[in-house]
Amino acid sequence: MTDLRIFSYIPNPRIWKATIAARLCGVELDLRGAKPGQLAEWLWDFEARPLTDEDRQSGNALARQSRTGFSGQLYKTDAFLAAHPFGAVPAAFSPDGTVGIFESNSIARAVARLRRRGPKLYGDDPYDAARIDSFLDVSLVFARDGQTYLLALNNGTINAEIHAQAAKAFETFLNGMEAALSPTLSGARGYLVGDDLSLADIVFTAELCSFAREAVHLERLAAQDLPEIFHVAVAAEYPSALDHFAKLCAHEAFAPDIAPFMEKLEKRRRTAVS
Ligand SMILES: N[C@@H](CCC(=O)N[C@@H](CS)C(=O)NCC(=O)O)C(=O)O
Repeated sequence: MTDLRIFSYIPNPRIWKATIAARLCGVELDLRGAKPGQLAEWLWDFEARPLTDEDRQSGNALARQSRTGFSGQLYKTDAFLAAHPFGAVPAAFSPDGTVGIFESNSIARAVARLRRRGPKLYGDDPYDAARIDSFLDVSLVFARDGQTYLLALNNGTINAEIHAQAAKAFETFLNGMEAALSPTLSGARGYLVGDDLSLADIVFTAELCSFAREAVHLERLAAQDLPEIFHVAVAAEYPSALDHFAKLCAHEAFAPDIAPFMEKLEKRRRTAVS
């Protein structure tokens, strides 16, 4: 039996928080899902699966208006909504399906707590764990503004106000991370918390990867005369933070998720500027 089941659209940088932690900690995940565009054709449930004709006929009972990141209706069972009251993915479940765990940071925490071996990603004591939580909380605040920005880029509603809010969120997030990682400012020892890799580093990396999807929409930004926020020169403004990001992207536990995604983004960027 696996340790945790996760239902999501794939690929999704939010679930990398869990998959990276699982690789490091020897936790077995049962990952279910499909490409983002296909998830509207799936039954959202512990036993998630593609919809059948019968599901569609009983559509009135299962169909729910989507809220964030999807348009139209999604098919969610009552049991799914009992386990996941906000009705969102990624959606994790205990192996017997009785406990729903939502919010990607909390799903990553569950993986760290289920650790069988490897690093203690959730810290050694209550103080380290709480400091890791502090980084996870600021990352969620950043992720919220990033999500608004990326969804607006996705659906063509991007405007100067949403862009400015995202730019501010990006600056606040990276200023703090730079301060935490800069050896001169904080005497940092190579990681966000203490001497070792923790969930703080994993979530930081996954959230920057999420934001990097901005590069898919360079034409849309140019059409509105808006600059790219996460551009190459950012590395000079936040050297410690971006160096940490680059190192972690290449780390053997991170690269299986991140490398193919970043390669695709780079390809898109090259076609956009050529
Ligand atoms: N902060 C959440 C974000 C989850 C979220 O917003 N999921 C959206 C897709 S991007 C969703 O499942 N929407 C379902 C709906 O619209 O009903 C996390 O990190 O897990």
